[in-house]
Amino acid sequence: MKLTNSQSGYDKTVTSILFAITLLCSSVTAAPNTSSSSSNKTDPCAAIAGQSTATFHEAKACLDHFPYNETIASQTLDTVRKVTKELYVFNEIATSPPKIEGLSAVPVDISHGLDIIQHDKWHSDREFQEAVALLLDKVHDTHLVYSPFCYRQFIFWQPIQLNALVRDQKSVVNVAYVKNDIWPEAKESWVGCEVTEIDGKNSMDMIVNYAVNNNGESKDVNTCFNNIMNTKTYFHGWDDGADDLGYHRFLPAQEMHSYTMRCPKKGTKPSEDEFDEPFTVKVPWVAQVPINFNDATTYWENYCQSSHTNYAKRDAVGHLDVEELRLMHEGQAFDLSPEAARNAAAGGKRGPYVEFIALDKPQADVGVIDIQSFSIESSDRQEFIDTFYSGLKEFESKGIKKIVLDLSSNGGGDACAGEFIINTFFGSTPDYPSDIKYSPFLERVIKKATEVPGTKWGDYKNEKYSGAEWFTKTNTYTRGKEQVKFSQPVSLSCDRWESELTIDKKIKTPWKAEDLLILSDGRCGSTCAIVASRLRISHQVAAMGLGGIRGNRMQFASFPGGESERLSGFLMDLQQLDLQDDPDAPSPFPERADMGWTFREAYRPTATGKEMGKETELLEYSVNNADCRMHFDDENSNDVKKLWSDVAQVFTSGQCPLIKD
Ligand SMILES: *[C@@H]1O[C@H](CO)[C@@H](O)[C@H](O)[C@H]1NC(C)=O
Ligand SMILES: *[C@@H]1O[C@H](CO)[C@@H](O)[C@H](O)[C@H]1NC(C)=O
Ligand SMILES: CC(=O)N[C@H]1CO[C@H](CO)[C@@H](O)[C@@H]1O
Repeated sequence: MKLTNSQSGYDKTVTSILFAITLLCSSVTAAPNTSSSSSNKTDPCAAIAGQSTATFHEAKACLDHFPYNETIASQTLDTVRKVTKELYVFNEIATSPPKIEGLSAVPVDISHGLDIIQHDKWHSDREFQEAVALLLDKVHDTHLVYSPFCYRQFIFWQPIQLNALVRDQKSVVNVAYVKNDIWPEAKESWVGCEVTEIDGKNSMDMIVNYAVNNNGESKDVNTCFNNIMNTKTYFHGWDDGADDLGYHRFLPAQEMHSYTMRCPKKGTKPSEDEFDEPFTVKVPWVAQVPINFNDATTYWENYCQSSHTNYAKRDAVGHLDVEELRLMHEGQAFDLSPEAARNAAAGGKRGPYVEFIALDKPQADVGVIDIQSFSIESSDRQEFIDTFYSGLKEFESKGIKKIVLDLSSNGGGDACAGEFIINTFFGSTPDYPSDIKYSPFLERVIKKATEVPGTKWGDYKNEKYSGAEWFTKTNTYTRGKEQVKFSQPVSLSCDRWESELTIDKKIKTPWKAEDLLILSDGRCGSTCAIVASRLRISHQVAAMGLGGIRGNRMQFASFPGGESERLSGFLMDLQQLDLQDDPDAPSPFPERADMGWTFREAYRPTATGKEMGKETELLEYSVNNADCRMHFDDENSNDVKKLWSDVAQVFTSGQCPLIKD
């Protein structure tokens, strides 16, 4: 994640103004010196402990207080190196990705990047940790991530939140809402004003540039663009929330931004094109301070130190601390949890997995199935299935003719939930091939998993092979400039869903492919991406892209890598299989941190016969263009029902036909 650190865009006068404002802010916020330790003069964390907010510089001083430590760095890099080299399925292709029109896949040689980081001298532990995170971000595969939890505890806000609208035929950047709760100078009257410049540059250029260079969400720039913008009410479903334009979990690159705005004359609508004099405001980043620390020592103990910190030689410890791993795996390593932050932004409500909404007249024969997440807890599976059936029944009884499947901001989850939905509409669906990168270490894991139950490594199947042979009898394919060994094609079995749950396998619904429409802001990832691709490619359901940059063809799905794993979960599996001491096993990170990666690569459902194994057939490295497009406007950006009704109008009037590429 973003650590480019340049304020070079500012001229001298601006810099001195910034400096003055900063001084002002710090004297205001640092005033209550009643709190905590006697070392608050020299301890920048003590100086802000107990406050609800802090300035950019105060937060930076605390985060940069922890020195770079070569031992920690080399242990961290060793683990990242093992995971990427042995287990990350796109490691080789990332070095030399195929050139595909519509995708921006920049070559990233991860191993070389790690070497450079290892040999650099870093000013603080944070700078080092962020460099590792940024390197993996550059691959533009959301599944590949390094998260140093130590440096993700503050939440940084820009008190101005922006969205992009089409207004009067033009693309504009607009103030969606202000956060005057954290910065009282933010004015409600700015809402609805057009932002023409940010930091002295054309605002749209600045944002597109940021989306291209600073967002690892997707290989599609439209999706990155949507990811960094914030509409207030269309903030449903999943959001990693960590790297928006105005909302970060990492230290921003600069302490403030300047916005030049023009606001509609009083009593006029923005589209009437009558504006007051434009003006420029400087808006600081405001840090929300986590609550469980008093000073630098307790900050380190509570957020950074892991029980694996002294994990120098694994045989000295023998076993991993599963509690520590679970804490990270379940996302409990934050006091300002992503959930809490997201819910606050979404008005405090936590969405359900799926909702059925029948639209009002004149689109009363259109229904929306808003699928917000496939991450369904095992205890909720039957309820999810029953909700789906009863929703469809209700649609049928209301005479719903057309269905919009809204998959926007859906970060994926259980592949079998996706399978269930496809099967409900289409009876069955062609399987999609996938394979797993071979390494001698993973061979030991998979062989052991055929004997010891309790991990997913025993769940993969290829009907022609028995035991672990699907993995040990490898295929060699070209990836980038290298020859890489992969397992035989595998499918993940949904037997468990089918045996444990009540599923109506004979269900017949009245809707055909042409009665369905996928709606996606591109942020339909992982399982969601695979479901959407199969609906589009195997069943010819048309897809509508939402938002993004105008005039640029848009993907309806992103990071369809296949299947991902996280180190915390993988280490628990190794413990279960008693393989934690394998010489090739990655060690836990010395600081509290987790990483994720893709280990199974999925191919397009059409990749059969000779096409199987070709890198151009990989879903992750192919385009999934939407058939038509919709943009937010002044009426629908804050009103999701209006948006759906606009979508329905385009759909029912036949303006979103399937395009044969
Ligand atoms: C701390 O508090 C004392 C008295 O309560 C005050 O005189 C002093 O100026 C304060 N220091 C700062 C840095 O605000
Ligand atoms: C670096 O971290 C290791 C492991 O936590 C610790 O033992 C060592 O003392 C640290 N080195 C320095 C110079 O602080
Ligand atoms: C510089 C500063 O703020 N010093 C304060 C540190 O905290 C003690 C109380 O814990 C105060 O007495 C100091 O004034």
